[in-house]
Amino acid sequence: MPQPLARELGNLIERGRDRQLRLAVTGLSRAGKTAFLTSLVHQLRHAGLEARLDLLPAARDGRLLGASRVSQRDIGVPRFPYDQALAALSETPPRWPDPTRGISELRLVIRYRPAKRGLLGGETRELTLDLFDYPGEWLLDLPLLDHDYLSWSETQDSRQTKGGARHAMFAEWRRAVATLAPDDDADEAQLATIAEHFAAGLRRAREAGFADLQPGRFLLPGELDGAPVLQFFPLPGLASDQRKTLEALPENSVYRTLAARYAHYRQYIVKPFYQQHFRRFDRQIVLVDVLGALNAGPERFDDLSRALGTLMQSFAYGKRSLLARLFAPRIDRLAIAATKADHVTPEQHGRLVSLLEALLAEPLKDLRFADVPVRALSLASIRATHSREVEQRGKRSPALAGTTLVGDEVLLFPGEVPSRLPDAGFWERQGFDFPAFRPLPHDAGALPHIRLDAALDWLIGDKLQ
Ligand SMILES: Nc1nc2c(ncn2[C@@H]2O[C@H](COP(=O)(O)OP(=O)(O)OP(=O)(O)O)[C@@H](O)[C@H]2O)c(=O)[nH]1
Ligand SMILES: [Mg+2]
Repeated sequence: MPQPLARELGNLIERGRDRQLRLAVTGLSRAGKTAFLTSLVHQLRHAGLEARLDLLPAARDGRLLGASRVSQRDIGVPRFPYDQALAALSETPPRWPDPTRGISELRLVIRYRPAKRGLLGGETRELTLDLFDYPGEWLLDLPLLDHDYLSWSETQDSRQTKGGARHAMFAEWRRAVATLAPDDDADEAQLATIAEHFAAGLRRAREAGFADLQPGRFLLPGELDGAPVLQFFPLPGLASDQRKTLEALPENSVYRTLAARYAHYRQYIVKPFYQQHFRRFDRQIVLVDVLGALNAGPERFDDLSRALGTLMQSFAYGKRSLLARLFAPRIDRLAIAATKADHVTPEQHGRLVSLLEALLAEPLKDLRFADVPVRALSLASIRATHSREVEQRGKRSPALAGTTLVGDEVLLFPGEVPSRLPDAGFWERQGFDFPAFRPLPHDAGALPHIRLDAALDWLIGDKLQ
């Protein structure tokens, strides 16, 4: 039997025996995916030793024997740079792992003793966990699979509300694109220039904290930098009732040229990425930097909510029958997590979770309908602060102590988190302010975290029984 086929068959058998899980770690750019994966591997490797995993029963009961990285499923994909990430976190002073520039995979074999001993006792079992990491920017392309060029152009129009900050960032592109008509002859150089204006607008919007930015490869082209497939952009003002007329235009017209490039991008870049990496998930954790969005203001907050809502439609959810589990796996359990919870004082964590649920209200309705169990939580994959109490005029109040990225030690109360979607007044009444912190040093033991063990319990705990 050819090697890849044998491997696939082996995987299939392991899935059938429930000894293998593929976990989707989903999150937009800077949401905390790499930090989560690094900490997950680290905690499982240190289970039973220094790692504090009290909320994961298998670890608490001393049944979790550790984890080891083994050869991954697809040997053509780079390995998740765990060692580099850990090296950065172990430097003096500690440093966050670098932003992700490409795809990487990771296969982890977790060894444990089952809760109920067999007749012979003492036997150990293994669970294989497949994970992969990617730049958050690329994730935003998944919804493109639901659109052709015309309908995508329409969605882009609706992103640009007049008077908003985002609108202003694309002013140059709008001026340039206004000189084009769909039936003009396409001029290569002109299209390249306008595409560059569009990419510049996307980059500015990302800098300013916007999340809903397509196409993702414009922000992080990888090996496609400068290729004509990245030289397209939406045409403003198109409407679906013009489809027939537009499609009848000559092949070298502006419309047909842009539509062809869009179709190529979708077919040869987005689709393979999706097919190779985004299918066959059994479990999912959606990581959201709620605090970051709260800090960035109302327009960015709405933008994040919309981006996540559309994104989650790209995944298959639902209960699995045995056959479906083998051939068409669906996500049958999911966690949504507000990351970087160590940016707020502990008594705010409950509100953070409520806010996360409000932000994801739409996708949560669909999940409820599909009868998929969801757990919402707040976590910090890698803690950067200690929680403290300060006394002011005889009153004790909570505070955080941490070291900023430039090395200042600070003690502060970052603010109250609203427990519902904030109204416009929120941003006027009270700012929400915190600096970025350095990760805490961890020389003595495992990486300090908040509730990473609770997330692990929800995602894989039932398989470690
Ligand atoms: N305080 C704190 N900051 C965190 C935590 N996790 C991530 N961060 C911060 O968020 C930044 C982004 O985290 P990453 O894990 O690199 O995010 P990502 O989702 O992998 O981002 P891309 O690779 O760009 O898609 C880090 O550099 C940290 O500054 C956490 O648990 N606590
Ligand atoms: Mg990353």
